[in-house]
Amino acid sequence: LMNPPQEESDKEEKPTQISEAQPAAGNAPALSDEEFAWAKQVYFERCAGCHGTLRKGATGPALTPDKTQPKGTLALAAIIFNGTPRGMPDWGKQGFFTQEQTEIMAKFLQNAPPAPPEMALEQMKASWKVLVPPEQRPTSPQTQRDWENYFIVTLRDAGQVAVIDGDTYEVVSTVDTGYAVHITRMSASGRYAYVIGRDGKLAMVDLWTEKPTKVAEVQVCYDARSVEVSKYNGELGNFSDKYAAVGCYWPPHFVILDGQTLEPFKVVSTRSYTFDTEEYHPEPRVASIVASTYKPEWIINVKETGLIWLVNYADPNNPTIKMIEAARFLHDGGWDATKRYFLVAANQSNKIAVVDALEGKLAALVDTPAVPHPGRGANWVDPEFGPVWSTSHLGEGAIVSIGTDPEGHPDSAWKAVRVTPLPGAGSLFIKTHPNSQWIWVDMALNSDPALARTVCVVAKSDPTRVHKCWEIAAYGRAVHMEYNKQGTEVWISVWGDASKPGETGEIVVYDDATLQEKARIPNLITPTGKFNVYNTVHDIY
Ligand code: DHE
Repeated sequence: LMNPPQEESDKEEKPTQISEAQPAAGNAPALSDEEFAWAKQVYFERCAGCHGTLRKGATGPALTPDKTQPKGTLALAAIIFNGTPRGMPDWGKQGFFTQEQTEIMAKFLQNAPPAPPEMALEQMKASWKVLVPPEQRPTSPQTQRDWENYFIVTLRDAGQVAVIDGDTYEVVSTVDTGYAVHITRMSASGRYAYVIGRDGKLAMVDLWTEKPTKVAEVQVCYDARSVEVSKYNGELGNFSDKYAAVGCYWPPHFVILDGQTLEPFKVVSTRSYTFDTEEYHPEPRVASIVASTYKPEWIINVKETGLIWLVNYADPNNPTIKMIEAARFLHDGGWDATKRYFLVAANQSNKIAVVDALEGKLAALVDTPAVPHPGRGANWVDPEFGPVWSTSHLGEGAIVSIGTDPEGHPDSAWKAVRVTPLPGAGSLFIKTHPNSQWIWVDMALNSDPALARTVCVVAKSDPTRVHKCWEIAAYGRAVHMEYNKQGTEVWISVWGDASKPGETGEIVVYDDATLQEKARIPNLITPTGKFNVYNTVHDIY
């Protein structure tokens, strides 16, 4: 599934050693060395994203032995096999695990979590490759295509991204990247795509060459979700694309790299204390990162401690960090339409935290229904409440819109002013465009397969209800919407199954004005996120 951390897979783990390591945890069921190694690897690949590498919980509950042993092997195995309505996948029913394997995993979870390896700068540097040095790169676009209308599409299970021409729907290039790419972010000019794999491998793709080419790569952790570049250009200097930052889940740190070559040079640990109870947390993971345009700063969201770090990179080897107390389990988010306020979901706290990038402080904490999951959210003008930013939710079928205009509409500012009901929960993403009359929303993780492949649109003129919902394919999940550069088309991924020929996935293109299907881009391997160059550079959502 993904490249195992090298040291991990080479190391022999003895279950007896593990039980000795947690004396107070009671009776952990024994596993053979082979079973333990299998469970450890599979846990890291499939489960750590939600439950944490050290199993302290985040999107999913904590799975430390004090929690798992009282449940016992059979009850745990049933949950792993059948899933839960709150978002635990049904791994057995989906055919990923046999009954026997779910029991091995259930036993593994009652043992203390094995500590995964750390990673130092020297190791990162050993993986660093500059494939095309900056001086050998073209100084103007070499392609006749409108590269600003390219879509960089994650081909999740292929360990690749496809660069697709938004004008012709042709796949211009397929680039090998890290495994299960999570997001792509663009350089300030849009010329480079920075693509981060779940395995911590960062690839930099030049879109100016005739065929988009990978120009540099590096691995800076074993488990990562975010990447951003420096964007400040003002009185204090021009930092456009000078640096890149990668946010890691494991080891829990962020890394600062040269923005042109990806040479890593500074590692900052995020291990610290939870903002509310001031308890030490060994694994505070880095969730979303965005770059301020007001100051030479990144806004780095540290999930488990609930702290939003404002990291000043003007002197990147000696960065200053302001730590803002927000809410636990910070995850994904986006800018408001003015790009002064960053709204980020604290997903298991059912809150949206609002950071004022100009003043460098928390502007508000807004309560939402269960498990907000905005992606980058959607900015539009509500007929009653003025400018709002909206999120959908994993735990409830609802879109919530939050007022974002403290000066023009002070009564609505930082309040959840509107709830638009959806036919089901399990939504991952929401999207709109300033030229569009619609707000699009998916329900990709709904447990009903029909709803999981359904999208809905809400009319901005009547946001009290959904205008229309429909299934976009006969298989897979409908996930993640993205507009083309002109704002006239919406692209949606059908996230299929890499092992089922004909059902691996495709992209469906809709005419935004009429909501009619316009085209299908077929035979893609498990497409998920899609990032239009122009819209990503300009934060249009
Ligand atoms: Fe994501 C964004 C973490 C599961 C597709 N995802 C993010 C971000 C984080 C995150 C922290 C914000 C990055 C940023 O903006 O800098 N995602 C996680 C997880 O921890 C989680 C819950 C479990 C896991 O094991 O990874 C998870 N995510 C998924 C998926 O299953 C998705 C649907 C498919 C996949 O490839 O794994 C998925 N996540 C995405 C996408 C974005 C994203 C497409 C970017 C949305 C955008 O428009 O910016």
